[in-house]
Amino acid sequence: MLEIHIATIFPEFFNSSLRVGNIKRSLEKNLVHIEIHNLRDFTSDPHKKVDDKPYGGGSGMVMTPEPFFKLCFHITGTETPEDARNLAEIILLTPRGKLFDQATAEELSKTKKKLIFLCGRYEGIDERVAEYLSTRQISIGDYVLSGGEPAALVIIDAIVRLIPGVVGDYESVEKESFSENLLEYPQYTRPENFMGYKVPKILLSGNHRLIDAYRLERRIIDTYNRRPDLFEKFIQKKENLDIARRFLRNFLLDSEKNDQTR
Ligand code: 6GU
Repeated sequence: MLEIHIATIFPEFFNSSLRVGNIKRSLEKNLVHIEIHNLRDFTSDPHKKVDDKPYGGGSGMVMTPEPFFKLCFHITGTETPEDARNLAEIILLTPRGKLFDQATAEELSKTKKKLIFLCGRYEGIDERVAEYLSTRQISIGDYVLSGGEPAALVIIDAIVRLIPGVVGDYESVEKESFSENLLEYPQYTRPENFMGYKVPKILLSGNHRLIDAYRLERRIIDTYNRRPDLFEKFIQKKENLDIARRFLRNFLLDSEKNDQTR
């Protein structure tokens, strides 16, 4: 069973979000165990203060190291950061971290260690937590969140759905988006005609060779338009470059034609 611990000053943040969907199912099936810890319970400060003014000056407050260290010792039953790091993957959530991706989700879903997510507020955590306690630092994207809590939730969701037995159709999980550096194709369902907006005709044809080709074309063109970074990786493979050339030639010719008629 995967053991997940969350260190936060806002335990209530996780109340509803862990009680629905895949995370709820993973808990019910005992595939995952999740514990929320209040950092304020792990301070020796008489007023339960968990932050203080930054050395060197500047605006905002910085979270003190003590609650993070004490909590990790408590969870792992250890007394030194080295021992704690050996028993747990200690993940510090920070916009200064390495960008989270599907490969990291897969790696974390397979770990034998406990996972500890350290959530700090945006202004910052004393750097000694990053340097001497955490085993890795993760960011979920180039934007600013008020704290690490939403990021922890994002990462936990991505991990939990990869555990065999959580999602009903494991095969569908295995061959999803990003494993091939292409966006997924779009889906349609009934009705065929909704307020005059129609489902692409090919999908109703019953011709699976045509349908597969249509879907691959949508994946390639949408990735080219929306995610040049992924597209660049996709065409690193020679056979993919050939496929992309074929679909994009038609697409680019079409958009040229449209430009001329506009
Ligand atoms: Cl992990 N934390 C915060 N505070 N902001 C973020 C983030 C994390 N990832 C992206 N923005």
